[in-house]
Amino acid sequence: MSTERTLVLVKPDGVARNLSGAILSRIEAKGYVLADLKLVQAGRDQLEAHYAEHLGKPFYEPLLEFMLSGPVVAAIFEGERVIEGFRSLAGATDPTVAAPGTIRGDFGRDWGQKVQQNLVHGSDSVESAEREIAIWF
Ligand code: DAT
Ligand code: MG
Repeated sequence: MSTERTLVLVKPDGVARNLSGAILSRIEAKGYVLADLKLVQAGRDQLEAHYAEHLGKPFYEPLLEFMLSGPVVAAIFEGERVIEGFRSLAGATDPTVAAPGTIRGDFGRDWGQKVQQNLVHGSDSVESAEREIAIWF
């Protein structure tokens, strides 16, 4: 058994499009347990910490601007292998090619900024999850 926690963010595009409930519902329907939840307008410092691994990449500044553009839903979900399981539910980073059946594949597409508006964030490792949860909760 490897019970884990992961940080899920419904990004500003998902909140603005009234998809927060549909997205959280899919995660719950898969059987993961909602452990904490809030709507938050992120601050720049918070986003710099969250996206530290991407500092210096060409998409870094546009990504921060996008994440500052409106509130996000932050959630902690728990369960066996939830980190891997949520990333599978979310689908590929680029929503245009994310598989149908995934959150990004079903709800997302390119709106002119390639892969930026892809609806959700999910932690990618146990270490990232614990680091990110401390940033948002
Ligand atoms: P993921 O969110 O699938 O873990 P990531 O950690 O590589 O992807 O990147 C974080 C976010 O940055 C991603 O959700 C969208 C944006 N991003 C990634 N690669 C990008 C690119 N090549 N162009 C524009 N935005 C990008
Ligand atoms: Mg990532």
